[in-house]
Amino acid sequence: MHVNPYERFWMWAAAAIIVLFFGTIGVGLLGQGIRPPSHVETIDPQAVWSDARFAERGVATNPDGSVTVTGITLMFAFQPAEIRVPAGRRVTFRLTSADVTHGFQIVGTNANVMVVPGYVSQFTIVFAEPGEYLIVCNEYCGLGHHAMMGKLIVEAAP
Ligand SMILES: [Cu+2]
Repeated sequence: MHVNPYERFWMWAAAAIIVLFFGTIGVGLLGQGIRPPSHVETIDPQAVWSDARFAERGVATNPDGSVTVTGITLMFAFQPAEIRVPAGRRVTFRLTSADVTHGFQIVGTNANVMVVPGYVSQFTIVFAEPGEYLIVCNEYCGLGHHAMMGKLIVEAAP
């Protein structure tokens, strides 16, 4: 079958672009560990404060040395407002919202999730160096949105 050279060229070019697009997804997923935050765990948004999973908010150290941070976002604050975690350990954040959709971004890192009422947003990150980070809400949540911020302190591991 005769195929015009230009047509042949553009068929291969289109195929190469498709391979490139899937390749960038593969690089992000396998090479850089970028994953969408899971939204499979649900919670009754009316009963966040009395839910056993969020009864104790703050930082808990697990038997393997990793750390779990449990927090609630609300208009217009993060609970807890100040978080202290060790450097060089796996830190898993578990967040939910008591009212509307909020954001949870640790400025200067790639930690940045939406916190949607009715769901638990979870992600894991390792902070290599001690330091102090600002936490901001980047989903507009109301009149006090601009004042909604928290602090994350990464301490040298003991
Ligand atoms: Cu906000």
